[in-house]
Amino acid sequence: MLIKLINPNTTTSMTEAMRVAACSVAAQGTEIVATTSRSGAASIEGHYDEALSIIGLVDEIQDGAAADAYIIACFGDPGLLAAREITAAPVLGIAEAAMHAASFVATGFSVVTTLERTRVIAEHLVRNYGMEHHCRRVRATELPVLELDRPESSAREIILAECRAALDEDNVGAIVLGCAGMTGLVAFLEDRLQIPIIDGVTAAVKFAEALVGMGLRTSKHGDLAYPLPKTYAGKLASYAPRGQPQSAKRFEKSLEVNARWNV
Ligand code: 2AL
Repeated sequence: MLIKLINPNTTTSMTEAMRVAACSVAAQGTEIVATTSRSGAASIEGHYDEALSIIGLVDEIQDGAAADAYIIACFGDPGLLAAREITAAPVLGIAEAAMHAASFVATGFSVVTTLERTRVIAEHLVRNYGMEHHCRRVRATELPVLELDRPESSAREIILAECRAALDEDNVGAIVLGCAGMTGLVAFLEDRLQIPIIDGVTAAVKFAEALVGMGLRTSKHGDLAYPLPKTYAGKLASYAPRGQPQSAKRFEKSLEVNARWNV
């Protein structure tokens, strides 16, 4: 199976770190293609960065070979539902995947994230994903995203200290890492804290494999149906939806034929 991991920020070194983490957990027979958005911000640290990252994300889903599943590798899960509208393949956000994984291994978790201004984004996701009963607190470290990518930075010590504070103060059994740039820190933190540390990149790979393995695809009934064909104006004219793609029509036709012949 082919899983396309999309880094919606434009920093290729971060994509490479995520590719390594994703490949370290991928099953035999899973191919990971990691891509970096060709337009948008070098790091996604606010609502504006997120909103403008969605065009690059759409390009990565619509261009190139179709994948069996897609992963949006930014902790704000920007454009998650829009991405689910334009493909029938499963699309996973790393925040969503990490929070669900954490809820399977602990009754409570805290999220340790980057800048204070991104904390509210994670808090909105906690509510959107129905995780209020599991997520005790979202903790910001005031680390800029690109600081995580600087080899000589003290980011991992700062994150370790914040995780320790979460353990002491939040009554949690697990920590969710609140940035894709933290993907390489799992072993370092688990060694020192002896609790589950959940990175959304690896969690999303394993959930994507599970969904594809179960033959589950994104529902095209209701709000996640392909976007309605219509005119888009100005700079976005070329993004105007054209209706259900031919490939999807072929897929449905084959289901119909299968149902008719009971196969
Ligand atoms: C992120 C992330 O995961 N990648 C990025 O550019 N910004 N989110 C975050 N909260 O730091």
